[in-house]
Amino acid sequence: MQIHKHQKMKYLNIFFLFVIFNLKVLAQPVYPLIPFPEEVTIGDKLFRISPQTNILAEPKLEQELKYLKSYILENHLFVVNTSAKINNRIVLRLKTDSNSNPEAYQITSNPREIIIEASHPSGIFYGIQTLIQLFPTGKFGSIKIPCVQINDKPNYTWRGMHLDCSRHFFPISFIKKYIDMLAYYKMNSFHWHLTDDQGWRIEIKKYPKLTEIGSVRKGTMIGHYRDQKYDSIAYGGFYTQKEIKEVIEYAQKRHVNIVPEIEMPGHAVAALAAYPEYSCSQKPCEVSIKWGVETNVFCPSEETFAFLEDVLNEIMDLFPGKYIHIGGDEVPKEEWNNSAFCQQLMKEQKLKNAEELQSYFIRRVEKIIQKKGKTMIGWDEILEGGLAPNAVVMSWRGTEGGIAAAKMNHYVIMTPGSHCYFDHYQGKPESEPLAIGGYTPLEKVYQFKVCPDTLNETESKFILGAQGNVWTEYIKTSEQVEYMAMPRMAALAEVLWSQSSKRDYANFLARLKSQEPYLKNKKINYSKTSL
Ligand code: TNX
Repeated sequence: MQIHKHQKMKYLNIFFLFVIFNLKVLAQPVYPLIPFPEEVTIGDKLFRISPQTNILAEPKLEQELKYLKSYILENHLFVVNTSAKINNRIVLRLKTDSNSNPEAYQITSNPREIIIEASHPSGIFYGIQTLIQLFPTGKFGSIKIPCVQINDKPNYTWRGMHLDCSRHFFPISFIKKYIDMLAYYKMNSFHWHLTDDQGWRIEIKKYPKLTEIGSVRKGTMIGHYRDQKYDSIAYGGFYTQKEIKEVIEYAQKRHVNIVPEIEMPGHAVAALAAYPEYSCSQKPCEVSIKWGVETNVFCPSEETFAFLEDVLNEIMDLFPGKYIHIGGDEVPKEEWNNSAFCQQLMKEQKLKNAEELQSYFIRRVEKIIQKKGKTMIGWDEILEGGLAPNAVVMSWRGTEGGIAAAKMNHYVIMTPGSHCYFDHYQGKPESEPLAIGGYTPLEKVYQFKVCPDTLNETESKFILGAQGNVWTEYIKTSEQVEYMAMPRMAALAEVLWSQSSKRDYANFLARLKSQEPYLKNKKINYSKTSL
């Protein structure tokens, strides 16, 4: 059959159209948006941000306005709002929609105007974070970003990261950098692990020995625990209350709430080295130099509760947030079982065993916290022997503790070792720096199911969200914290923010790769193991 000439042309045209269409699809840049917004349209047109751009906001959004202006100045080296032109502006606007999620936001834009709207300053802040993720890295003088239409909101309200500053101590400058990393990924909770057997890291005015004695250990384990080797170099450090206030203010500006953790009744050897009178044996002891679980714990005496009340009151006066973490994990019962005082107390209080004594301890502490109108959080061991009436449970030994607590109508934060322990290996141990053990690669974190299927709809409402934990026995430097936390925290951030139906690992990886220039520019020592 012979094809007519004009028919041939037609086929050719269709072929070219097909090629052009595909080239366009292929050429579409991957935007480094993590967590990925719920609804997003990226247009062809561009908006140029330059010194002449006006950024406008009502007085209630003064802090967010300042944040955006100084972000542009610090990262792109120019000052905005230098002219009164009205055809190039960014508007931050609060809507009066009291029903909407306070962290939700919308962005609408065209080449003349970008509008970020939300019902609450935190939503505006997240809109700004999305905008910032669209900024090109390392461009100065003026920048161009695509005109986007975005409608976005988080899936979970608790999106957290933890950092252990007891096993190793990290300077305030790094804590701020860590908070910046959280904010960039729209995480809103920083769990600051401030005390443990190996060091007490926060100034308490009424008990100066906590830091004078409790913040310094005589040595540290070398290599892995199984090697049982130590150095004898004094190791210490603590945060003054003045420094803590500075960090709190810094975090508030980034809509990050800080949850301080003061460990009790176990993981308290540093405190007991300073004040041995609060242990059952009352024998002098030293700040631990080895990792693991110690048998020396707080004694449930009235003197101990008076001491803990004083300490917690200083903590609660300092930290404005609603939640106080009291630890509660890994409490060996030997000391209590061998103590005549504890046996007598158990009789008086009609406590059947040491687990119930632990529960008695935690309930007493919860009363101290409730007096100040705050809410107590504890690791899942606080379920043993009966849960304190209003306690929030952090489920770390799997999700079972969280499931049990949710079924009892208690709020839960999921942090199972299987998916949320960023001190575990993220690649083959042979090619990774020494870590505690475990294997939690990036993809596994990305596949984390925050809310277990076994919970029904009502019970599921008690799952507030999840948190990544960075325990630092094997993490000596800030760079190493970054390596272990990133990019796993980016994966967890997306798990917590984006709808599960929209998640796609390959797509996440592509967006993560397009974020590398930003991470390098910010000198974040992220791991490339999974990239
Ligand atoms: C268990 S998680 C602990 C920590 C350790 C961690 C190491 C938890 C509540 N307790 O004291 O640092 O394992 O992965």
